[in-house]
Amino acid sequence: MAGTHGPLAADAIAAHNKDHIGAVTEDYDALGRKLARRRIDIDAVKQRVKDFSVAVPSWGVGVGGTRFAKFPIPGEPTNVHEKLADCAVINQLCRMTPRVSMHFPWDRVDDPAGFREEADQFGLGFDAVNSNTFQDQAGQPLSYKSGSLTATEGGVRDQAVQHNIDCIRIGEKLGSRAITVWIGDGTNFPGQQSLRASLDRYLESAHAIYGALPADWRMLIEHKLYEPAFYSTVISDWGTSIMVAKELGPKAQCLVDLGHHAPNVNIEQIVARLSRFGKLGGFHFNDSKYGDDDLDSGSINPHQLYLVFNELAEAERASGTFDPAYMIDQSHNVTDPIESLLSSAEAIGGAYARAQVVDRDALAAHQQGNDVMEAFRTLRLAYNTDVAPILAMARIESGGAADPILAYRESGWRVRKAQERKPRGAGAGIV
Ligand code: RM4
Ligand code: MN
Ligand code: MN
Repeated sequence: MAGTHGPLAADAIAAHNKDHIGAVTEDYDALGRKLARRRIDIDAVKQRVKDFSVAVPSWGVGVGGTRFAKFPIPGEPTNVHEKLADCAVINQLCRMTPRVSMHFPWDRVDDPAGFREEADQFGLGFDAVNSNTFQDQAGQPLSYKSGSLTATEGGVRDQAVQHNIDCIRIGEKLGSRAITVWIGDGTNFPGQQSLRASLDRYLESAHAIYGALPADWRMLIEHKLYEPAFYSTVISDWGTSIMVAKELGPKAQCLVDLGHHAPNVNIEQIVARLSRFGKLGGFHFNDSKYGDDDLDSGSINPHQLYLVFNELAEAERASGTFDPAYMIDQSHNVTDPIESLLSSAEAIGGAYARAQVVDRDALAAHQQGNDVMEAFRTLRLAYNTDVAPILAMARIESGGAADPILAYRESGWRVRKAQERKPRGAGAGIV
């Protein structure tokens, strides 16, 4: 439903669209004719794009940094309320990001019911909550230096479990339906820890968190092969993740962060495997060149993003109901985060749309007949389809902007906020 929710003036967006609607309509009609020759109904694809959404991370609207430095920009958000407003701007312009994924305690919410109300005014809801036991917080009784959910000390494990349960309780008040658990636990030296016993400790802690899940919640297990631990991590790969999820039970599923794999790993195949066993719970979208770089989705390898969505479309076709939690997980170090998130939503939505124009019957027939080249060409034809007019039309009809980044710049939002919001310090790190 088109709505006017959001901090930007709706008539400014309408004025922007007035300038672009002619060109968008022309391109949409031309693409419609092209797709019709392939027996694809463009309006049906547009409807699917309108129904598609991806959550934005609360931490992603602040300027990130490397471990070396952070370079703040004037007008960036300084508290959760300002972060929420920036998330609302993003959704108002792109209409694809109606939920926010919160990270605690980075973005602590003191009055969850009030915050939910605040989000509701913007037409926003909440996606999975994320716990944080990978760093110590001021005043925290016990340190996570030697691990959290897998620490050798029972008291540390209890504290980490309790933090996750606290996150679930806040999430319930926000209307979230899942908790994503990523830990930094692992080792930097061979022999530092028992690789076997640390996983046992994880399972015990994870069972305690799982036991605190409300009936309609999911627990998403996020793996990562390295960093901050560089020799071994406890939840290192999708194999460990799926075994843990199976041990825990049906409410536990795996979360795939695109940056958390060894170089050149076939992530789309991991997607196919996890979904085959009903354990694909969610995604953290970002892009990378070398490791967990947290670069903007689709900025480095848009083809891989497409292949991932192709597997997601296959999974949906095979299982009927399929509802993974899609989230963006990026660190915006050199751009205005709002622009990066708008650009990422466009890349993700574009990969989704391309996966919708694959001729799946033809693909299946070529696969069955072992016609390698035609199978490849079928997949490639969809990838080469410029779906931008579908995305633009879907956005405009939903109340968003024809060109979200341009409209954002025209709105003067950041310039205005630079007058109103207090400057943030430099420092380092993601928040
Ligand atoms: C981790 C992981 C988590 C994210 C933190 C900030 O590498 O991707 O999902 O919450 O970074
Ligand atoms: Mn992640
Ligand atoms: Mn990461």
